[in-house]
Amino acid sequence: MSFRSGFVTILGKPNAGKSTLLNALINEKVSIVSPKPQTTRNKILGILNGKDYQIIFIDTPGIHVSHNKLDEYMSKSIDSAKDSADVYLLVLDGTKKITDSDLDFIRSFKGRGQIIVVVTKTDLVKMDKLYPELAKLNNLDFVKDIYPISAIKGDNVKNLLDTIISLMPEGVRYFDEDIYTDKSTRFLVEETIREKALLLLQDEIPHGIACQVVEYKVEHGVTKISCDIICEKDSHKSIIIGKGGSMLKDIGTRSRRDIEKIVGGKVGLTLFVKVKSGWRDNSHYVEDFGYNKKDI
Ligand SMILES: Nc1nc2c(ncn2[C@@H]2O[C@H](COP(=O)(O)OP(=O)(O)OP(=O)(O)O)[C@@H](O)[C@H]2O)c(=O)[nH]1
Ligand SMILES: [Mg+2]
Repeated sequence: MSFRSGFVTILGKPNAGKSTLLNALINEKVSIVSPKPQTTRNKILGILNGKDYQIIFIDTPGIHVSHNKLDEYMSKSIDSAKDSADVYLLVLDGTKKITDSDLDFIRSFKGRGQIIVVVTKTDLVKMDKLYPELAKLNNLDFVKDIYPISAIKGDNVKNLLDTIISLMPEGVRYFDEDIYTDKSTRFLVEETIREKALLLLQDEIPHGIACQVVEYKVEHGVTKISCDIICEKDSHKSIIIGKGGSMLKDIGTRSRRDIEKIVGGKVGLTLFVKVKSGWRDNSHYVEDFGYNKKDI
């Protein structure tokens, strides 16, 4: 058989389960996941390499209203990912009712390529609650397929993947076979630390955080990384540091464990907390912290 390859864009509301789905599809952790909405901020490529296919999945930030320069960057990422994919995976949260706005969102993709609607988190819902919701998708005749799945349990993910592979056009290998993301180790490190901050901190604080690696070197077999955690207020800084440094220690320990898997060896991680007041509304800071519209 000839070689198949193509682009698959994953889109949906914040917290729908897009990044968890991407990681499950490629069986690698490339995109961070958290129980809080607006976790993903960049377009992130996850590449699945088969003997006779290569699929490039594109994870996107959840679609939401812009309030600041960072949101604008996120919206631009979503817009650019909407162009010219071979397949669109439109992700709905199976624990929520399917609304008219969800249906309008799906309809807005009519004529754009192959559309698959993925209703995820089915492990959290009873079948008698799920079926009436799935029935609301029945009349969307331009939709190629509807997959109820659990990305965490793996239910139906293989079937979804087989369908995606079958929809790939003939094409070339765009990336080397051993590459599974377009993102640098540095980016993955920054995101890992942000993921732990999202997990451990409450309210608005983690949404106002950016992480920036300031030093990365290997010494005597140990990867030494220093990273700034940037936040918006002095009061946030004290919460991130915690009593006697306990919160920062917890973020650091959990991050280090994951980063060791990414770099494949021992890691020494030092975290610093810095305040840049209102950085999310300042285009220079937003760009400095890795959200550059030129990259989109
Ligand atoms: N039980 C269960 N939880 C899931 C599943 N998929 C995602 N989740 C959870 O849902 C939450 C959101 O998942 P994400 O993958 O970060 O969602 P997202 O759509 O990427 O969110 P944004 O990046 O904020 O747009 C996390 O707490 C996940 O653990 C699933 O199949 N089953
Ligand atoms: Mg995400």
